[in-house]
Amino acid sequence: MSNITFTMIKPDAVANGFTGKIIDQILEAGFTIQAMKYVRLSEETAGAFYDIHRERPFFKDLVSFMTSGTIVAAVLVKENAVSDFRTLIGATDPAKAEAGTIRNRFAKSIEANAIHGSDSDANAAHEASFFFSAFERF
Ligand code: FUP
Repeated sequence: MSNITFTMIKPDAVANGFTGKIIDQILEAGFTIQAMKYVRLSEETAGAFYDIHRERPFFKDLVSFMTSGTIVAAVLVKENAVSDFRTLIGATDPAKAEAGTIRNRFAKSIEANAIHGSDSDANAAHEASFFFSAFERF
């Protein structure tokens, strides 16, 4: 089991001024930050990141949303990071996310759902190196 996960605070949450509160909740839950930066995704980069969803009906809207504003990308460290972080952020659809989870507190819709969390150790490693070079990880 790897101990890292990758996250993005999405354009809705950054634009609504929730970045600080979300980072605070992540740290309170026992994660440490190995890398973090502001990023503005291009259509190409967002499309590559969500390549697995390319054939889904929501793909075009998802790319357009993810390129609509600044995001905060980060690599987080904790034992059992992937699974604990998925619990912390809650269900993809904020209407179904448990009370107190990040999506329950800060997300408005299934698309503008405030935050991303890797869904497996393999994807966490892949997504972390998609965004960060070894020189940016501490
Ligand atoms: P998650 O792992 O919780 O981020 O969810 P998915 O990988 O299934 O989906 C990735 C992103 O696609 C979601 F964060 C939001 C978007 N999405 C939609 O816009 N509509 C859907 O029906 C499902 C996902």
